[in-house]
Amino acid sequence: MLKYCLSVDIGASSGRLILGHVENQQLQIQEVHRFENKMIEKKGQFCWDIDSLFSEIIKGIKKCHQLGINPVSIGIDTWAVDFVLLDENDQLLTNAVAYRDPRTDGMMEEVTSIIMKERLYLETGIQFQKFNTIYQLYSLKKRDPEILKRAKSFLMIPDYLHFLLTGVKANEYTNATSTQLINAFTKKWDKEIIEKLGLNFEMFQEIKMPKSKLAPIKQELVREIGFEMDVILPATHDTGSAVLAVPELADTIYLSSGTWSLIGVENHFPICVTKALDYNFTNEGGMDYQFRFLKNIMGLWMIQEVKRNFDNQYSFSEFVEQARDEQFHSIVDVDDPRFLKPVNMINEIQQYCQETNQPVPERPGQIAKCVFDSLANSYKKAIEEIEDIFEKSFNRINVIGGGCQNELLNQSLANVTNKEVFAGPIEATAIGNLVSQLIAVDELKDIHHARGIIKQSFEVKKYVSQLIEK
Ligand code: LFR
Repeated sequence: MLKYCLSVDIGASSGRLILGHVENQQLQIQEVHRFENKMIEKKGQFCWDIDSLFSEIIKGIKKCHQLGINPVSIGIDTWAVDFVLLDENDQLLTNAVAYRDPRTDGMMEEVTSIIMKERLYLETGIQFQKFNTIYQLYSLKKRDPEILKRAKSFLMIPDYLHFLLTGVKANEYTNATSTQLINAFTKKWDKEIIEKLGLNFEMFQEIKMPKSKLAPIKQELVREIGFEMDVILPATHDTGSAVLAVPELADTIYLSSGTWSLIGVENHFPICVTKALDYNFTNEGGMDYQFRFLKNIMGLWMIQEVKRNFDNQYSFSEFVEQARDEQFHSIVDVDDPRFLKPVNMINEIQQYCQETNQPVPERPGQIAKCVFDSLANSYKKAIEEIEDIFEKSFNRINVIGGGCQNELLNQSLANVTNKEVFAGPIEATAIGNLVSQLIAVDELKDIHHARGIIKQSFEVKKYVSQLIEK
């Protein structure tokens, strides 16, 4: 009997449920449900609509049953850093506030005045991003200390969704590392940092690793959906799952391309040297205690916002087509915090160009070209930094995730870096999520076996520089 697993992958702009199984040495995937995700405003804060996300998950599970497929397991991954707090009756004390909410303004400065930046980096290996959980929690402590005092459980978004499915609370490791509160060497909650900031250590849960079985889903849900299954933890941080699906890591820089662009390499240990701190690279925890040495680049968020500002008149592929026809060239620093949540992305880009005495983009194609060129420019810089730290050059870049369908960007990346660019798999995150589950249910041996199977199951396109070298 074929064993199916079900991956739930929710990103900042959409979620999907994808079934997977291994057959004839191939990993076969099948999308059963897709839904939109976006920030909503609650009590003046940007939040995620967690109840609606959960009901979409249940809808998707029911669709599997209707298709005649009852997966043996399910695992959920989402973006990182965001969380909820529960009280002593396991009721929500907080909304699922989104990391782009300005509640963390100024918090990084306050936290690093209590614990030196160098010390935080040396212990956690995590990059300094103003929206990391540590700064969100500190902001809560300052603004709403009572809530924090009453909190009995800290759960990150996938942990909470898993709790709703099973009634069992735990903090999955890969996502927990994004809090900047996990010690990169002991791989446990860093009690010293937590207590130094006056946070309640007791609310943090036991850390569980990807591939471990959390629990069977609750009986009341079994009655609702019509079958039993287990929650098996994937790398619940989407980027952690995505990188598992890179078919070939040797001599390769990966670029996980979605709302964010995450660019880096896989490593067996954390690198916390001064240069890595200065370049602001992170060491996020991965499956089997591997580390993702990478950096966040603003990513397709820029074009998602531009699309929204044009009232969704143009699709992403229309932006790409229009950009292709433009000769326009202006570069913005996509990593400037002004692009994190501007009131209007188009205006922000135009103002930046004006301030830096560059041509100001007007037409949709010009704005899109400016975004894509600027992203490629930022990727190039990050690659140079990686090569500087590792004191070697990498020949290949593997772009994974939805953004790898942007042929224009893939080509300009090949052009500006003069490296081979490979694009695919598109559904890397869901695939990586499935890999953890399929290993746990003995359908795949280990990650090496999984990568081999992925290699022969999904199309990967190759791009080489079109610029003629002089
Ligand atoms: C990508 C991602 C990044 C993380 C950012 C915020 O979806 O998970 O890895 O830095 O979202 O959580």
